[in-house]
Amino acid sequence: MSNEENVELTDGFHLLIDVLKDNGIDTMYGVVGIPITNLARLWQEDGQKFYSFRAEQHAGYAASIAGYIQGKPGVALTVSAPGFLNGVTALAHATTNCFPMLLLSGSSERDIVDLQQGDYEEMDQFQIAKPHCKASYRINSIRDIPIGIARAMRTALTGRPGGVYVDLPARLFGQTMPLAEANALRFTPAPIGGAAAPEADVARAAEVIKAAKKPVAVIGKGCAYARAEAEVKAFIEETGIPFLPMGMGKGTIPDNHPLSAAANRARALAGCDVCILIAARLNWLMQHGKGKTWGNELKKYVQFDVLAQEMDSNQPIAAPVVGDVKVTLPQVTAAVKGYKAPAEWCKEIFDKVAANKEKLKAKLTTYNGGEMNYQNSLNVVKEYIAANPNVNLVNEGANALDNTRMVVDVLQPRRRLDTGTWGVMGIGMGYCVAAATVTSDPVIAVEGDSAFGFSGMEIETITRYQLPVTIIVMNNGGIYKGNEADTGGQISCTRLGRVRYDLMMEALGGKGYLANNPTELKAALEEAVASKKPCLINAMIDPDAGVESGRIKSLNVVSNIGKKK
Ligand code: FYN
Ligand code: ADP
Ligand code: MG
Repeated sequence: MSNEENVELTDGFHLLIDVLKDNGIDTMYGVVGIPITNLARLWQEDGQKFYSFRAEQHAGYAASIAGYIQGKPGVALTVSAPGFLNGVTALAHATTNCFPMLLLSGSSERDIVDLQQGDYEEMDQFQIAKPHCKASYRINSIRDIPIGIARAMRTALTGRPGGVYVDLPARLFGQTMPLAEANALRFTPAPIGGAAAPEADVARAAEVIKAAKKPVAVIGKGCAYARAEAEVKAFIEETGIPFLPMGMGKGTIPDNHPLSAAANRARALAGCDVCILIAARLNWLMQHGKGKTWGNELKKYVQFDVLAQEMDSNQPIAAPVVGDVKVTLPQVTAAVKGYKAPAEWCKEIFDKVAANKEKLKAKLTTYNGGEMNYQNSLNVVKEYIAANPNVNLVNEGANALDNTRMVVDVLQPRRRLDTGTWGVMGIGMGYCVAAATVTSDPVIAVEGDSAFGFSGMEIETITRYQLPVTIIVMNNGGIYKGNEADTGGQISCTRLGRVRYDLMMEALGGKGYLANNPTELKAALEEAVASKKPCLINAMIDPDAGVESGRIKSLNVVSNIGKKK
């Protein structure tokens, strides 16, 4: 396009596309509509990738986990008001989990919105996004596109990573300016290296660790995000300290490593004298460092985190180490050189680890006919992943989540993608799309049947793009359980249909399998993953299998009023 003086022009659409590329973005996940349809179209015409979803929430979850896997913001694109709001759940999820993500949403005209004159999809999205993300920005002028996107990327990525909202008023896309002037404004933001910790803080952490008689290390998903697997392995192996991975921290060091204390978690936490939190938060998942889990002894904490504000959030932290764990952990490893975790403590922990593993193994390998339970079905997945460690394992549900975390060893970093800090249901199919597209390795999703329902329609997205995704629906026909008696003349609130999800997959263009026993499940899983095509295995589980609220039963609230004696 050019103006009367024959000066070549660009517009908001084209400049935004160029600037996203300048910032290293080549993929967007979204749902098109007014006013961003042409942005997505032009993005595709430019040879960039756009994954078109059925609902924005799932595009948002895809962007959030793409950010985690890649270590650079994943990008979701939505229409205004309702589409934006659907995206906000995922934006908040990204922020809560410290995943870098951008939510870009088209919005209505400022002057009409600000006077509340009833514009099409009128909403003050910029303000509404604020409490749910690290920052909310609006780009009003075409000239601000380069600096606006750079600012959003910087905010999402640096410090503690998180979600950033970028408001794109419809009018912006139509604004024009001379191409040469626009190009002069474009730049690629300079990368910033990870921060080291001050030497005095490193020395303090080393003192606390060297005095530990019963140390334990907790490996959080911040380590996996920071790509600190080699540094974590070196720290653990040089000190011999037993480690406990958090859900998504699994695989940072392979779960079958001899220093994993996961199979004796309760004892390791209750009995330790020094707990080293490596990019893991002392939040609800760690019972805030309080109560029965932590025993009676007074603990000393060493905490590695990029965010100073995380220190003393739940318990006093004796030795905060603030900086990029990929840089700070080797500092401390060097400072504790020669220290070894005391043999007596290690024996206490690992004797029980071995015994617990044997006990679990017996359960995993027992099948006496009839419907499967969580153990004998998940054993099939465990064995598959042991032989094929480069699989991305997506996992959600209550019992399906807890049992998979316990049973299925993860052997590579960033391979376990789960419900995260909020225990969110609905991440499943969005995560599958992102994992398949950013890693090009196969995806296996272990889904509770209830959890699957939150994003089930996105299997059409998976089949449309022919992604190598195998979904296993653990079908016990209910939330927690599928056999609760009906009550008050109604179907029990925890019961769901025992649906033929395999036929749903067939209807939407993929291959469906019905598995009634471990042998059928194994055959289906092997064939499905080998096909590199979208497949869904409907694994029929005993409706009585599972417990209410899974392993976080203690957080559930029940009424004792009017209870039958
Ligand atoms: C673990 N365990 C094992 C093994 N691995 N036994 C034998 N062999 C192996 N390989 C044991 C371990 O010692 C624990 O027993 C138990 O299995 C569970 O281990 P886990 O999963 O590590 O720990 P735990 O106590 O269940 O919980 C830790 C948690 C985790 C809170 C970090 O539960 C979590 O991430 N929960 C998320 C839940 C959630 O978000 N739900 C979604 C909402 S569902 P003990 O040592 O005896 O304790 C809504 O209802
Ligand atoms: P988990 O649930 O696995 O314990 P959390 O999400 O609660 O994990 O905690 C991860 C922590 O890692 C967050 O507090 C975050 O600030 C921190 N973090 C993220 N990236 C880095 C990094 N590069 N260096 C150090 N800490 C980091
Ligand atoms: Mg269920």
